[in-house]
Amino acid sequence: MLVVLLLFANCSLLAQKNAKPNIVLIYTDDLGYGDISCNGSSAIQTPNIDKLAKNGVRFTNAHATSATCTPSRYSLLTGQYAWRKQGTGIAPGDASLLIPTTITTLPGMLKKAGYKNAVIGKWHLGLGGEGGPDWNGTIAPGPLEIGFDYSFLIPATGDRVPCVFVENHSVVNLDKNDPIKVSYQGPVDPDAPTGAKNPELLKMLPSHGHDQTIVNGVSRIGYMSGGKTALWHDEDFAETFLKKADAFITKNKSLPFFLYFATHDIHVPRLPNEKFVGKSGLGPRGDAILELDWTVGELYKILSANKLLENTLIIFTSDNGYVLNDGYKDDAVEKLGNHKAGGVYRGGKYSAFEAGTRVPMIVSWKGKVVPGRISNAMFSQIDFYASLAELTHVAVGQRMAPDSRNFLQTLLDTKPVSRDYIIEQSLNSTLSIIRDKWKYIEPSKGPAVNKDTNTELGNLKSDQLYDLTIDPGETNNLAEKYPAIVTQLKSLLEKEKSK
Ligand code: NG6
Ligand code: CA
Repeated sequence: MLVVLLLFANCSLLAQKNAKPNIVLIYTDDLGYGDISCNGSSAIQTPNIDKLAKNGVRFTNAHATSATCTPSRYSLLTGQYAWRKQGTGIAPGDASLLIPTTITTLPGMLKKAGYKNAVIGKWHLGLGGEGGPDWNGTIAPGPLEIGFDYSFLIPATGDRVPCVFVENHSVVNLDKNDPIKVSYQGPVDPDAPTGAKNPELLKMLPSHGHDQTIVNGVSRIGYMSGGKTALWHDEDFAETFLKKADAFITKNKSLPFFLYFATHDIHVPRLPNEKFVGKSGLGPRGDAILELDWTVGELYKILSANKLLENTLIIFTSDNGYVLNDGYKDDAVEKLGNHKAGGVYRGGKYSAFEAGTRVPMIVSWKGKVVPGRISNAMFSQIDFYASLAELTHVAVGQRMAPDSRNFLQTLLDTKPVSRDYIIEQSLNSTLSIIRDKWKYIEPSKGPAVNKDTNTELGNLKSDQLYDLTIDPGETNNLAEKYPAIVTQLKSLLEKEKSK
């Protein structure tokens, strides 16, 4: 009897040791390093995100691979730097699938370990074959052809047409008698109102771009007609995605699952639910942060209600840094007050300076990650792939995730070593490299400032070198003072580029 009991205890211990945790990756959009209260914001309070940090490890030196969405997501899901592949810049809303179906992606890799994978939220990696997506038919290839088992998507961004959800292979609630037409070249219905012609129909005015087809009282990038029954209501995004996440988690709770939960918040147009309107005092951008914080709290509750907290690794981070005015007159600048969305960092979304890619990151796993820790280790999102492969015991083969390295111990804070160096990409693909305290930005002919968004882009025709330990705000260019360091970092970057 005793032997049987001991054997049983042993087996269950072994099962626990080998058990594969669920992975929930909360990938926010355009959230700045300083936008959450645990990273120093006092103007806006994010108690649910802070709670995640209190229960886990908060990173001060974590980086997206790019200062814009599409390349960051491409790198995250493939483990290959997007700048190695043409055509991975900000994708139009009718782009075809950018990720080759022939490679083993992050979800494809997890599938080998028996995971069920879902993507819920913003996609922005293109859909469909060479001709682009067939909005009125079967939309493929897409997430299901690169390793996900379930998808519920904003196909591109909230500010791009078509303004409809795509679930697996089709548009949700589409009436076949009212087909969708989409064009990024010119109007598909010349008589339809647009933001440019009919500002009187808008509930939020564009500041630059975003003056084409009007949906839900907001004009967007691109033209669409039809699909009236399928059109989304931006104010319901957060709740809709949570419902889908709840269904997926509840259905798959006895399997290991990977949920890539890509919020629309806090991208433009910022139209949070009425529950949050006016609550931050910072206008729609601040209110969207409150909605994001609420979303994190609700997701946590779903995991807790399913008794999954001990068995779920939660990662919270952002695809790129902050931007205030990204194309709509939503008072983000006017109501900012003293809030420092980028923390002490210079630049912002689109920029080669730190605020473009240094992003919030929190990792929590009840009983596994020591709570309340702060990690200053340098971490790049390019390494999620190999680190999660290590966690789930999948061998990363020669042709998988060529740029990703295993930093699981850093991610879980068991042995927080920094990556040797990281590479960051700005909007115009200017590359920077950070090694130890030094950051080198390669010369670029791009503009110094994005006038529309009022962002310093970090472009200079000559080399830039900053000592991030004494000058995190990148104000003192030391390239002329330390030519040997410039030479070293330049050649390291060239070596990486030629791989
Ligand atoms: C820009 C849009 C901006 C945003 C961005 C993509 C204009 C003038 N600006 O081109 O509003 O949509 O693309 O953002 O159209 S991202 O976070 O998805 O990369
Ligand atoms: Ca983004």
